[in-house]
Amino acid sequence: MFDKNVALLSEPASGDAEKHVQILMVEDDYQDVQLLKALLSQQEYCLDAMTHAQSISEALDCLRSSGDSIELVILDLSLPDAQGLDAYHKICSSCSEVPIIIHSGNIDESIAIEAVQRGAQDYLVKGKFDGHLLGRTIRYALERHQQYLELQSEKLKLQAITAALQHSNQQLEVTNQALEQLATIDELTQIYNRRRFDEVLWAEWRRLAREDSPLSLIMCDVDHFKAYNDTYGHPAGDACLQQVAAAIANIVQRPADLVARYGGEEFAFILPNTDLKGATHIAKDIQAAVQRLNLPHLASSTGDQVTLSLGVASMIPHQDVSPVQLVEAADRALYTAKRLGRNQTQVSLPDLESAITEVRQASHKAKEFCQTLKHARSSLARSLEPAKQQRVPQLRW
Ligand code: GH3
Ligand code: MG
Repeated sequence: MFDKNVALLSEPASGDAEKHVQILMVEDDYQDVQLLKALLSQQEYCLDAMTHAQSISEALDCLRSSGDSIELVILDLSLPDAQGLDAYHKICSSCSEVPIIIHSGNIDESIAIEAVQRGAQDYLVKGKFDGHLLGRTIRYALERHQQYLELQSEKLKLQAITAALQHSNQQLEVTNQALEQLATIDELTQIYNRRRFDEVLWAEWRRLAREDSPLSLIMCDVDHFKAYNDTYGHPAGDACLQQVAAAIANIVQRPADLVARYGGEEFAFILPNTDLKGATHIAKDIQAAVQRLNLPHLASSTGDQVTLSLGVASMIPHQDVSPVQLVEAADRALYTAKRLGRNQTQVSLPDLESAITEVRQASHKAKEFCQTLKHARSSLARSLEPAKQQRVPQLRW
């Protein structure tokens, strides 16, 4: 169909071979049919390629039985079974892919405009055109229609490409999420890793500083784990860490709570909006969960099963203070638990913490004061230098 039309896109030189465009003429007036045929033959259209229907229903039958072979419809708007644009609508709705030229005795311009707006290729008024104009109208109709079909096909390709792109974007998003997830999960224990711990700690610290609400931290460490590895082997040590992680992972339930493998055989809990009392309570639950595992540890000097030591700290975050202070406080409490015999929870006392902070601040201020004193002394020495030199007796020879 397209190839045949391409030949029609340029003005035909005189003496061109007959043009085989499969045209369906829908016309009930015998004289008009003869006139159109005569005009078309002047333009060297092959009359054998014409089909004629006298009504809309005949035309629809013809379109149905012809498969896709009809390339153009020339349609009268005054037919026995349809009048005006209704005739156009009936043909158009059953073969939207075929260009339609209207051939009508109605000179009402508004109908012509509406027909073209609805997709008709052209509107020829009966008796107001010659063979040359008819030939050109057919050529342009086929050309425009071909361009329309090409555009449609490009549009479909574009839609397919867009859909494929959207699909791969979605896949990329899923992959990115999976990667992001992988980057925050500890491979051995399948709980959050240190990276995630740090992210959440800083984010919660900033959030709770605005809310003026407490943030608690529990640091847990498996007791005598080196001895466990030495006794049972490294793979058994790995399995032990997995069991401990699984046992403690579900103890905290609030959406903002987080449990992570802090490193080695150390685990950490971030508990937003939780005070020291609440965090201590959770620490006891953690300790009890590991006890319930009842994992034998014959090399432990603390007992005959795997145990944890825990350090708890709580602070109301402040934007001028780093959350590292909270980690250090929990670590100090954990160290105390280790020192006092392991398998226990120790709490970082706020009074003690503020005393430590005060001592640190005082020591910092003292250092600054010493520094200022030193500067003052050296500038005093510099300012006294000329006076000293004046007092040196001049030797005369
Ligand atoms: P303490 O009671 O004072 O905590 O003593 P500890 O032996 O538990 O502590 P130490 O720091 O001396 O030893 C920790 C051991 O944990 C040493 C290290 O090889 C082991 N460890 C750290 N990460 C892993 C791991 O992923 N798998 C295994 N199997 N062992 C680990
Ligand atoms: Mg340990």
